[in-house]
Amino acid sequence: MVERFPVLDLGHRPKISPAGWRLTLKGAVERPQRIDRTQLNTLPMVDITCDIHCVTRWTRLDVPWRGVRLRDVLALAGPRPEARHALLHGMDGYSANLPLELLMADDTLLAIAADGKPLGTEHGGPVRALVPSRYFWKSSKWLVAISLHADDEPGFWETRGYHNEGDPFREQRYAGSKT
Ligand SMILES: Nc1nc2c(c(=O)[nH]1)N[C@H]1C(S)=C(S)[C@@H](COP(=O)(O)O)O[C@H]1N2
Ligand SMILES: [Mo]
Repeated sequence: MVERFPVLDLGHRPKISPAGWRLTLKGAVERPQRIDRTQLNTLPMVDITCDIHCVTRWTRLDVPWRGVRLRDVLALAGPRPEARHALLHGMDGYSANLPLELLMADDTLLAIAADGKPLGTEHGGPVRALVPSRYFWKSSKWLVAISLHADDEPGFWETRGYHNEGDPFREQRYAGSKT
């Protein structure tokens, strides 16, 4: 268990100002979009508290987050019927894949704040993904694009030996895990 908030990434931390941030919604969507912060702010803000689990075995309990539900953002683009999978792209060249179903979950957010403060660059600010039901590697920092796909495509860690699904309660850390 950790008290402070560890920082973990590939080491290149892109500086993005809130005003300069854009999110591209592309792939299997009816209406491709480029969303800015003003549009994001028109969507309902929600507060959730959740635990985060890094695959390298640290866990931080009861982190308060604020953000917009990813499904509300996706509704602006309208997933096409064949869309089943998604990639969440970070500005550092990172990506993580998830089933579209999980992007629709109540607690899957585009987070803009944690611990009562706007997200700092080190934690993926101004906007990161937050997917509480998966290991934290699925929560892309510096989120700048979401692409929807008919077929599953592995992301950065999923092509480097991490489990495709990454459910912490099933301990799905690495590819080859039995669950
Ligand atoms: N864009 C991007 N997102 C990322 C990463 C990264 O390297 N780049 N690392 C992932 C991993 S492995 C973890 S554990 C968490 C760490 O988030 P934190 O630095 O805010 O603790 O971010 C995830 N999201
Ligand atoms: Mo991680």
